[in-house]
Amino acid sequence: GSGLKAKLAKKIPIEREKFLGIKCLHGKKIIGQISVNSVIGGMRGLPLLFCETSSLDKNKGIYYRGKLLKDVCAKLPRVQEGTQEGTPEGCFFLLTSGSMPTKKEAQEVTNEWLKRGSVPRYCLRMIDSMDKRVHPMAQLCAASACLNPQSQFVEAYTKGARRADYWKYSYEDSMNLIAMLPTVAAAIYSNVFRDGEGSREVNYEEDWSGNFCRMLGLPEKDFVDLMRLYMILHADHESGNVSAHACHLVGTALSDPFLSFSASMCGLAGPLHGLANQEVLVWLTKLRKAIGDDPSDEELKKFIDDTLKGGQVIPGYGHAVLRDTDPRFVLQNEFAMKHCKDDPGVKLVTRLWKIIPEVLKKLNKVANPYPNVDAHSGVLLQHYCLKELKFYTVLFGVSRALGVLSQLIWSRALGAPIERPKSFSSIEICKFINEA
Ligand code: NMX
Ligand code: MLT
Repeated sequence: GSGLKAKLAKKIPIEREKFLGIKCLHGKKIIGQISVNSVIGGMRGLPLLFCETSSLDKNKGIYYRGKLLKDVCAKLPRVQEGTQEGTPEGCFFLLTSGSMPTKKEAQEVTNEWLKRGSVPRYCLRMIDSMDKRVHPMAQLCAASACLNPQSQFVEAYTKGARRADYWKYSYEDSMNLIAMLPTVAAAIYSNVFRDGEGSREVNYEEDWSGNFCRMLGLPEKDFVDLMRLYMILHADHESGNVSAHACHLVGTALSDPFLSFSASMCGLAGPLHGLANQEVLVWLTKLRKAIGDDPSDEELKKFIDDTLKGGQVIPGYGHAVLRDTDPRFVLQNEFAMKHCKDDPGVKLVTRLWKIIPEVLKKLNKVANPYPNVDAHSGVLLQHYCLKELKFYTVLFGVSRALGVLSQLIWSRALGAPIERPKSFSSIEICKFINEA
C-alpha cells in the first residue's frame, strides 16, 4: 500500500545509482555466447534478460528476492485469523520491495487492494456481452486491455511526465489492476459457467483471496487457504518465461500496464505455458475414463505411451529451464497430503510422479522428465469443487499478475529501454557461417 510505495520511493534512487554503476563499469563485459542454435532454438539458456524480482535455479527452483519458494511460503505473515498460509498481498510486497513484509505491511497491501477493487461498469458490461464460446483466457485478455482508459501512466505520459517518475504511475496502475482482477475473473467465471450468478462486490472484512473465492461461490476456509498458496506459487518465475517476457517486451514500448498485462495473458493462454494446467486435467480425465481410478502401473505406462505415440506431449511434465521436480509441484503435493490425501485424483497424480519420468527418460530427448507446477493444480481445484477446467489458466493469470507487474514497475524504475534484438534470415546465417 502507501507503505510499499514509500519504501519503493526510498529504494529506487539507490538501485538506479547501482544500476548505472554496473552499466558504466561493466557494461562491455561478455557474459555469454550466442550460437546458431540460440538463434533458431528459442534462445534456450541464453543469459539475456534482466530480472530483479526472482531467479530460477535449474535444480532448486524459483527464488523470490533471493529466498527459496518454500521458505517464502513458510515465512510470509499469516494475516487473517485461522489461516495456515501467507497472503499473495505479502508476496507482492516481497517481490516488489525486496523485503519480507511485516504483518502490518502485508495488511496494508490488502487494505489498498480492497480500496481499489471495484471494476468500472463499462468493463463489466463488456465482459457480460462476451459470447460464452470465447475462452475465459481470451476474455481475461480483452477485459484487462479494456481497462486501459483507467491508466494513470497514459494520463501522466500524455501530460509530459518525467521519465524518472514513470514507475510511480506504473505502480498505481499495477495496484489498481491487481485489485480488480478477482472481480474481473469471477465475472468471467459466473457468466461462462453460472449463468451470470454470483457477487461482484468487494467485502472489506476479507482479504484478496477470500473475496475472490466468495465471488466464485467457493468460500470454504480450506479452499481460500489453497487459493492463497496457489496465488503465491504461480506469481513469478523470473523474466524469461513467455508471460513475463511478453509483459516486459510490450511494456518497453511504454504501452501501459493494462495492455502489457493483457499481452502477458495472451502468452499464458498457450498450451505449452499456462494452459498446460487445463490440458493436464483433460488428459487425466481421459486417462480415468479409459483405465479407471486405480489402474495398474502397466496400464498407466501404456496410456502414457499411447499419448506419446499420438504425437502429443505429456502435459505438466518437462521444463525449459528446470531439471528436477518443480518445487511448486512439491508444495502443492504437501498441501494435498495435509488436506486431501485420499482424493482419487491426488492419489493418481502422486503415482504418476514416479511413473511418467521413467517413460519420458526412455525417449532420450526430454531435457527434464519431471513434473512442473501445472501437473498438480487441477486435481486440488477439482477436490474443492472448482470443476471447470477452462477456468484454470485464469487462476494462474490472476496470480501471475503479481510477478509480471512487479517486474514492470522495476522496468520503469530502472528505465529499461525498448527491447529490439537483431534477427537473421537463413541466408544471412549461412553467409555468416561461410565468412567465419
Ligand atoms: N512430453 C513429451 N515430450 C516432451 C515433453 C513432454 N512433457 N517435454 C519435452 N518433450 C520433447 C519436446 O517436445 C522436444 O521434442 P522434439 O525434439 O521432437 O521437438 C524434446 O522433448 C526436447 O524438448 P525440451 O528441450 O525437453 O523442452 P523445451 O525446453 O523445448 O520445452 C516445455 C519445454 C515445457 C514446453 C516442454 O517440456 C513441454 O511441452 N511440456 C509439456 C507442456 C507443459 O507442461 N507446459 C507447462 C510448462 C510450465 N508452465 O506453466 O509454463
Ligand atoms: C512459468 O511459471 O512461467 C513456467 O514454469 C514456465 C517457465 O518458467 O518457462
